[in-house]
Amino acid sequence: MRKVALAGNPNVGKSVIFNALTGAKQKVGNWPGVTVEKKEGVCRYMDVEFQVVDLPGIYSFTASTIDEKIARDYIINEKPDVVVNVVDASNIERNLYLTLQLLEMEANVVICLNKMDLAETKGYKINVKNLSKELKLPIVPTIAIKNIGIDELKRAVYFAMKSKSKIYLKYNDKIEKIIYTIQEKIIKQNILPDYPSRFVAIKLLEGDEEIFKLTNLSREVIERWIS
Ligand SMILES: Nc1nc2c(ncn2[C@@H]2O[C@H](COP(=O)(O)OP(=O)(O)OP(=O)(O)O)[C@@H](O)[C@H]2O)c(=O)[nH]1
Ligand SMILES: [Mg+2]
Repeated sequence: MRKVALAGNPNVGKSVIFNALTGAKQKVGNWPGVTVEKKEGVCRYMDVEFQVVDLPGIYSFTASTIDEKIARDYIINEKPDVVVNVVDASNIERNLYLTLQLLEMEANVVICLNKMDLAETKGYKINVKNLSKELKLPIVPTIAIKNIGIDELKRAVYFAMKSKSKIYLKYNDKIEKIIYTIQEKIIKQNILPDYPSRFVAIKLLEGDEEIFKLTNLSREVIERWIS
């Protein structure tokens, strides 16, 4: 069965959306080896059924917490067909950091812009069309607690499954050159072959301790590579 993961910051409405998508067809357990709750369900749209997983709420994929590690491992290892990135419309800027990382992990992202009612209360006027054009991603505005936008979200997931585009967000030329240099080394030395090499390169450049551990590399080595 096709897989869809719900990812986003804590408290953005993932579980409400998960319930709206899966209804009564749910299975609750634990992630392997830890006591963090894992919720799985089945969602149906047109002729397809897909398995939906509610990932723990996180701010980053650094894997410095158990929740971040669970979410990251799931996306890297299970490679869901679509990742629905639930974004809090009343707090867009902070939320989009996770979106950027999802794209770097080469996830097939659909943005669910939830809590549109709160955004409106705050006086935000979000131009969804333009945002979607800028990010090159499908965006579905929702008010999950009122079940508004859920059918549209299912539809967007359905179409994303069929198209599966890969989008790269480009940094400036200088940084792109450095990313490329690190990427070349990673590929040549067959480092973390299961991970997208661009994602690993960017995390190494960021100085991500968890990636240093996983790759047996260090800040010094990276500095040598790029100097
Ligand atoms: N106003 C408003 N509140 C919402 C909406 N969607 C969800 N909420 C509320 O937001 C809170 C968090 O919702 P959850 O679904 O638990 O959020 P979550 O992303 O699963 O949170 P974690 O599992 O902790 O990461 C709850 O109090 C919901 O009732 C919405 O569209 N509008
Ligand atoms: Mg939740």
